Amino acid sequence: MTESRHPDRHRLRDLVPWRRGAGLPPGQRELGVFPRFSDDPLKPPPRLPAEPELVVTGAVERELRLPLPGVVGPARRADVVADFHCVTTWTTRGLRWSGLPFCAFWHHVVEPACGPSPDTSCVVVEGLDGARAVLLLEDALAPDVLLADRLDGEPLTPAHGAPLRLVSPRQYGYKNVKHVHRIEVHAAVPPSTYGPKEHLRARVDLEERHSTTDPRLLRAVYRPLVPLTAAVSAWSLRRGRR
Ligand SMILES: Nc1nc2c(c(=O)[nH]1)N[C@H]1C(S)=C(S)[C@@H](COP(=O)(O)O)O[C@H]1N2
Ligand SMILES: [Mo]
Repeated sequence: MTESRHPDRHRLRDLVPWRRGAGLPPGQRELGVFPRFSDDPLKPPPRLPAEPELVVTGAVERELRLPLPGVVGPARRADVVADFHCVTTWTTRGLRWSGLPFCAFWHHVVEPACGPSPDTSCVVVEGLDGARAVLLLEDALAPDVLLADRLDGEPLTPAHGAPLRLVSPRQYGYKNVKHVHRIEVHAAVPPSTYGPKEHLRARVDLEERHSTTDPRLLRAVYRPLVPLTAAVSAWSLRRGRR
């Protein structure tokens, strides 16, 4: 299954989100594959530092630098099986992620080690490629949010966010930051990191695609862009390997 769902090359017709599956959230269409996707599909995945770290910083009494291999220990590892929803209307069903629940990370690591501000309202999660997303702490602490290092029984690949990614199934893909290396704690809500395209909550069930624009209009604008974006993103992944 891993092979067929995460192929190196896609047939273009597998990247067209046209299938209306039962129980999909509003405006979403099902894909049978899990493509690599991004705002900037020409960019290959970032190179990983020799000794990757996770930094927790911002409104904290003490900054924390954790060597990445130790972040997901065996004690609190959990699996989450969830559908993945990109704001551009494609959904891949039933992905099995494994990692550290963000709420365990927050309560057992960040709170004791960093002393976050009692007024914390948000975290900004940043990837090694510079992608950033603002999450309300309330959304990040949902029980199905993970700092994941495995997908469908295998270590995360560069395509899908190695070495560590945030998985927040109830929020659109742009909150599911890949290649996580930094988490900033904020008391006040910081400006969005993707500009007005980023909704503060981005809850899929409520179709919070965009901070201002009508989500129904956006469906029509985004959907035709999916096959091309996914194909280019796969091409830049292959090019990055050479
Ligand atoms: N670091 C990083 N994380 C990212 C992105 C990105 O470009 N860089 N793109 C986001 C978007 S828009 C989506 S839909 C998902 C896609 O995840 P996938 O490539 O594993 O399918 O990653 C999200 N997280
Ligand atoms: Mo996305």
